[in-house]
Amino acid sequence: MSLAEIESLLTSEQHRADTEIVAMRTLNDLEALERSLLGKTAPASLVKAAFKDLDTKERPEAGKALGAFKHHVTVLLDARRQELAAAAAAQRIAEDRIDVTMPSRPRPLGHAHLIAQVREELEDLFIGMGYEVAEGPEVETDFYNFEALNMPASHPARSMWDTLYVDLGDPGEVLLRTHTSPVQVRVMQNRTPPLAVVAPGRCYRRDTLDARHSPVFHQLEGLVVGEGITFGDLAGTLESFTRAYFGPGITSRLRPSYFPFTEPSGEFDVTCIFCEGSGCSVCSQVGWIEIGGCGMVDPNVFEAVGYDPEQVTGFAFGFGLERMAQMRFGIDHIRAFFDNDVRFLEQF
Ligand code: FA5
Repeated sequence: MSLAEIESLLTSEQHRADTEIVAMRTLNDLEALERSLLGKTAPASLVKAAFKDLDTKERPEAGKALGAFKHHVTVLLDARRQELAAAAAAQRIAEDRIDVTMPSRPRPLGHAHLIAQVREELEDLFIGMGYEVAEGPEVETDFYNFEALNMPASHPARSMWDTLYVDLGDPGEVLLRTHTSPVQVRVMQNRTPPLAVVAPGRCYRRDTLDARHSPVFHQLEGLVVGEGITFGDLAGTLESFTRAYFGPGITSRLRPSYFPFTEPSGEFDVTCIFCEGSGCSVCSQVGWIEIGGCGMVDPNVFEAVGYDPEQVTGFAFGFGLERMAQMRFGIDHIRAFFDNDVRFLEQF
């Protein structure tokens, strides 16, 4: 084989490599093509055997041509091998992919409990009337729950509230508040008049469960103190509040009553919506449902918190939130608020 023949064979093999390598679709085919281009029996390898017949001056040139051919083909093979390997890997990943996007079971979103909704609505209503919102602890001392509210130890009016005591401090000193009225005392101790606050919160009593009573319930306390506040202001406030909260279908009335911390005191009733006033088991046949107590702050309470009863007067009220919700939404048993039956809760 002459040098010219060797060069022409290498050139035609290089053309073959240029067109066939890029056309290979699999690594196996590429390997077979590599063997046919560079393997022991490949034409380019066989030309090596012909080197010995060449002129000694021509041998280096033939060697260079063969080296250049091998380098060219190897570079092309490596590039194509990488492309095919990457494509094979991508295909494997695509095939191995697991679809985890299963349709999910929708979970119902919760919402505020009806009592929380009532509390927020009442807070908004009173904020609109110029009140601020105050808070106090549910575990109280005898001083705030009774004594500062004009009920010294052994005062008979203490029996109006069946109290749950906590085993802390001296016997009878710490208790679960029976009403939100202790917040009145805490607010007045920390503020100077004039003031207007509402204090919603949970209360506890050793009451037997019936349609309108539960041992745990919520109240909303109101307190307004300033110069020249009168019973007329209290009555006007209760009237506007009833209209705003219950709407025109419900009427209210004030009845004389007794609370040690207010003088005069009253009880505040609204029409029983279950019998519309004719009397039923929910309203104990009277046609009215008591919503809360109220009155003018007793001068002794002002003295207990360091206010001058000659200078300021004020009124206070305390409503049961469950009772208000029962009247507004026609819920005949207080138990519904605590049963946590979603069929009930979802209605509000
Ligand atoms: C009081 O608790 C007074 N602190 C209210 C008050 C405040 C009077 C400020 C004067 C000035 P009474 O015990 O009546 O009052 O309770 C008020 C309201 O709380 C009741 O009308 C009722 O709506 C609600 N309530 C009382 N006990 C329970 C109970 N066991 N379960 C559900 N609601 C109750």
